[in-house]
Amino acid sequence: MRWKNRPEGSNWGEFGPDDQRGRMNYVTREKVLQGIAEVKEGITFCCSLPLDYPGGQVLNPRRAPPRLAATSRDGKQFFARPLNDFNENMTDVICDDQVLMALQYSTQWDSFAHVGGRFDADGDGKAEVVFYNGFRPGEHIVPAPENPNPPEPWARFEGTQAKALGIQGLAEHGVQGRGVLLDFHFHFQRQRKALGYDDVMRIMEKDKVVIEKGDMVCIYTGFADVLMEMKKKPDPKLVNESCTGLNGRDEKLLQWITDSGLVCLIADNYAVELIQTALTDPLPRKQPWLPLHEHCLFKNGIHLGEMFWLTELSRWLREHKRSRFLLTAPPLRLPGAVGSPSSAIATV
Ligand code: UVW
Repeated sequence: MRWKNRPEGSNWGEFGPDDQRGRMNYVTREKVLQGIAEVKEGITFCCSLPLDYPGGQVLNPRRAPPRLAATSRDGKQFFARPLNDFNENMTDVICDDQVLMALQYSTQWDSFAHVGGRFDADGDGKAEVVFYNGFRPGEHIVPAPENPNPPEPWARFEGTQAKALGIQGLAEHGVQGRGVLLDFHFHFQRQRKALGYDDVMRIMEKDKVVIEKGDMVCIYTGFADVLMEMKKKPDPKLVNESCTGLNGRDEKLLQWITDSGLVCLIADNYAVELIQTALTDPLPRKQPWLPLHEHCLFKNGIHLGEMFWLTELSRWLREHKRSRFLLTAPPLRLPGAVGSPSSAIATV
């Protein structure tokens, strides 16, 4: 066992001492079939933003937009490169490319390696850094050795490895099952508001939405529409003043997330929860900056999906008085990565 004590309100150990899949364990064959049973029209919706959105670094100064470049050989780019360069009898012309991107820049999944906590898991009376199910930094989630003379600034910390809890686990499980949409935007439009348990219950009741164990819950807030309208030049004021998110400080909401059996929370907003505290704001007591992230990623093995594109899907579902669909949302199977883009698809 990697831990003696588990955090209050956590499910560590529920799926076994070495579990790295968390609530995705509830996505069984039956749940996949339930998702497939929601396909009645054969209409698909792309649930990803263009991955060069939101644009700039206003949303998160750590995360730079993707940079595309050609691969090269013999000092020449392999982009529209005729192979008669190599062999006069070859008629092919080849393009191939590479990308430098922050894996959580745009539409993305958070793995459980994204947020850990300081907690006395080994019972020695001192808090140490741990992640979901007691996995540790250094041994399982390995920071990069610093290169003081990197060939390029981004490479200063090249070589990180989430050996455990990385996004590869979600990819290997496969993200396909029944999606259920909560349409916050219909009820609150672009009001900036952190929604708690009572709000969510009211919306579910009004819209007749039922969430069952093993469902993947998607939340449409309208935030991604705001991003798209700004055409890759996000206005910091609008970004900070638009749309709803979950209130991670509402204990009743967190308890409902636990009790509902939902397997993941996906939103079209920046962080699923509304970030209510700036990183440098003084806090009255020790507490997480991102309480919903703590509850989901650290304590209960619930993946978060952020900045998904749910606009057309939610419009269609409302028009057709439906809230359920088949969701297929694989992350990249990139070993050791913490987050990943997803070109997710919803099928109705
Ligand atoms: C942050 O660091 C704010 O994380 P996320 O992108 O998961 O919201």
